[in-house]
Amino acid sequence: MIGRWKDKEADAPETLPPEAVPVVWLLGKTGAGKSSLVRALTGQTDADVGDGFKPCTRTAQSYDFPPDAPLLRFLDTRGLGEAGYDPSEDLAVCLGRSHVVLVVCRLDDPVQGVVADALAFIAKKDRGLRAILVLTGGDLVPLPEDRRRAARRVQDTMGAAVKGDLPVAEVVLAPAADPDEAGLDKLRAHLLDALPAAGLLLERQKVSDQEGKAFQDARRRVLFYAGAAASSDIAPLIGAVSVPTLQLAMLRELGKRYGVAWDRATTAAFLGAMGAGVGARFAASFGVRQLAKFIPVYGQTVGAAASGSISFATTYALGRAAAYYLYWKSKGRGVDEQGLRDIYARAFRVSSDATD
Ligand SMILES: Nc1nc2c(ncn2[C@@H]2O[C@H](COP(=O)(O)OP(=O)(O)OP(=O)(O)O)[C@@H](O)[C@H]2O)c(=O)[nH]1
Ligand SMILES: [Mg+2]
Repeated sequence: MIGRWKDKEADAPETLPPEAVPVVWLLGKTGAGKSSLVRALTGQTDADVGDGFKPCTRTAQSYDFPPDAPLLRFLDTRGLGEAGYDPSEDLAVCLGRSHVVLVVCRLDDPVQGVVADALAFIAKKDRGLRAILVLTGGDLVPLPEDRRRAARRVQDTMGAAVKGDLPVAEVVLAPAADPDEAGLDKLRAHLLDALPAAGLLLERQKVSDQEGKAFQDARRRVLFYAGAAASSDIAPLIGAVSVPTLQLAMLRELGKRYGVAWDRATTAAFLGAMGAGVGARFAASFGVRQLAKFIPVYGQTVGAAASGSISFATTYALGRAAAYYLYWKSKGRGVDEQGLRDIYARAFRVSSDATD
């Protein structure tokens, strides 16, 4: 259990504490396609998703993904559209967390008032709410003109509920059809903006090179450490474990995966390759004084970062860059320093919530 994990040398735990798992809230009428959407996004089968949903309020069920070591929770409000649905209980489950609401509406169902009411209620209670509109059932409205009009109507209704514009993705979830990858990709891009922890986990992997493939296996562990680092900033869930301690544990675990012992010399060489800007910040937080002597230290230490989303992004980017470094080291090759910095910068960009 992570709460008791205080030994710096011990292996890190396998799972995030439940309170630290970000929530993707699915809001939509019965039959809107919520369960189908979870299946499409996670790649889980019908049976896996069906069996994995557990009741968590009177009207909602949750589904953890991945099921064995959850990094994300889907909350499915099944009662919506039934008489007397009161979203306040579901809201209580989600409030105070980083989360995003997927508003799922079928284009062949013009009656969406109950969804708009629930969304308006939630938006008023939680001003930090991020919502994405998912329009399903486009295949059931054959004429493009009708489809556009239906989409416009739903967008206006939901926009009025949140007093603003919502990012929109049209996704066809027809049971017999091939997965609508274009629609899902658009939704994934919106998710990455709204909740990087969810967007990165549900990203479709398009890797062509060997280095990228090697990282695929380590990716979920890096996301775990990033999530743990973010939560240890937000609340003392992880006991006495600080962000740099988690980051060092991540580097050691990655070293094991790539068959390279991660010791002080590796830390120094890696941070040196990362360059003055990035390397010095981590060097300061890891207490690598030898290195810090040579590189002027500026900026905040990572451990002192104010917000969880910064720790998430720095930890994810650090893990991504370390995997790159370790890949080339394990091949007995020197690392391309510019490549390393680029990969860090890119990983930081995609994992940081720009609007936070
Ligand atoms: N043709 C088509 N069918 C869809 C689409 N989305 C969902 N469906 C179908 O609609 C039915 C309901 O979908 P679900 O994913 O179970 O809907 P849900 O929102 O989870 O419904 P509840 O669990 O009852 O709240 C299923 O038979 C789906 O295959 C779509 O985009 N096109
Ligand atoms: Mg369902």
